[in-house]
Amino acid sequence: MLSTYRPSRPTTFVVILCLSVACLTLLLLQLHAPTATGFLGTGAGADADADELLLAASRARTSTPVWEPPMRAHNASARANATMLMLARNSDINGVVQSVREAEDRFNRAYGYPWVFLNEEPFSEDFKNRVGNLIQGEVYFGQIPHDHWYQPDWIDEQRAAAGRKQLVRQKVIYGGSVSYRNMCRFNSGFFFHHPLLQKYRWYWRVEPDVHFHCDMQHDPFVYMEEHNKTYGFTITMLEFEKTIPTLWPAVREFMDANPQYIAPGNALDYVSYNRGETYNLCHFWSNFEIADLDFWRGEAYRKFFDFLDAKGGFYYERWGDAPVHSIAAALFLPKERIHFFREIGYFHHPFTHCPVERDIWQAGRCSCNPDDSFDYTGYSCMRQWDRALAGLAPEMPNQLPG
Ligand SMILES: Nc1nc2c(ncn2[C@@H]2O[C@H](COP(=O)(O)OP(=O)(O)OP(=O)(O)O)[C@@H](O)[C@H]2O)c(=O)[nH]1
Ligand SMILES: [Mg+2]
Repeated sequence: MLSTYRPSRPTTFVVILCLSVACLTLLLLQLHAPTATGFLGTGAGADADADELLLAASRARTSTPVWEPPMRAHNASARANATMLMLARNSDINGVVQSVREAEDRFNRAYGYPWVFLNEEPFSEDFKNRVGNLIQGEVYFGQIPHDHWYQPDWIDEQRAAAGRKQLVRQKVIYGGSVSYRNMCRFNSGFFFHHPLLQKYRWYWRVEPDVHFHCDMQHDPFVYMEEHNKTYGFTITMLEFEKTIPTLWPAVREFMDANPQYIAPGNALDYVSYNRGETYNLCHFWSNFEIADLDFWRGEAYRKFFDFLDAKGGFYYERWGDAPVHSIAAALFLPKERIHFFREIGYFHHPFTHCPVERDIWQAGRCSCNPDDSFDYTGYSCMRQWDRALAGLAPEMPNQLPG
């Protein structure tokens, strides 16, 4: 009889426990369910909800915390009109993967800027697959127009061959290479004309086989825009004089004929110890650049490049895009528009820039050793840059590195 039935203590406990668990489960599911019928029903929706709950519970138990980059959260409205940019061959793929992976992990993963890859040949499917696998944003693979890359017909090939032979004899790196010269000329005067770059204002040039040592704590493109900068660098050094014997005379000729392009407050003292009489070989190492495409597309630089190109020095000698870009930036811009990105730890064989300021190094979780930084070593031009920026008279080093 029910009235006389007295459940034993353990049975009461089990019943109460079961009822409590059932009530709690009902309450939890009710809270989770989008609608009462969704939860109470027996259709697919109910199963899906239950599955989600299970999944969420098991994730909470088993997953490791998601890594959050310690930088400003991606904010689409604060983004610049910018792209990451790399010139590469299909055969560079392993070095490309290394560089892209690090650029994404240390910076772009939080921003999702697009990437543009350029090549004078079509990129292989393997290249596109392996690169595409690393990048969450848009990726564009472009082919360079023939005339923007190959040695023009008006170059005297006999003279060019003699120039190459001489540099090989002098053991100058890439002295005998025509493709290297094509690359330098393309990077000097054509990359910014490529159709894939037309919609962008800013670019970050990345090369295969480089390293990025530190987390970026901010968006360098937005920094450039907000602070009215045009050209950004991390490493500055001396050029091999044998590759550019007639470059400065050509620059002087251009300056004399076009004084209207020389900016007031320029950085002439960074590239010359004697107010422009001679070139001191200082340049920004252009394998890293964060810069304004509109500067290269502007009248002063286009005229400058055309003038230099007509001299043939890209082929008769071995003029590099680094001195050409650097001289143009130094002459055609007020010096404050050139920016040293001290916080970007960077390596391109064989030199490293590593932030020496402890707070910057720590904030960026930099993996480089500040003692290895190239900044004030013998071949560096950091002192020349510092003095020029501060408006101090240029000082020739006591001993030029031999
Ligand atoms: N598509 C293509 N890219 C090239 C060619 N030569 C060089 N590059 C790219 O141009 C950039 C500069 O070339 P590098 O060989 O790195 O020249 P460098 O930095 O002066 O010298 P090292 O890095 O010391 O070899 C890199 O992004 C290369 O991948 C070429 O013939 N074709
Ligand atoms: Mg390189």
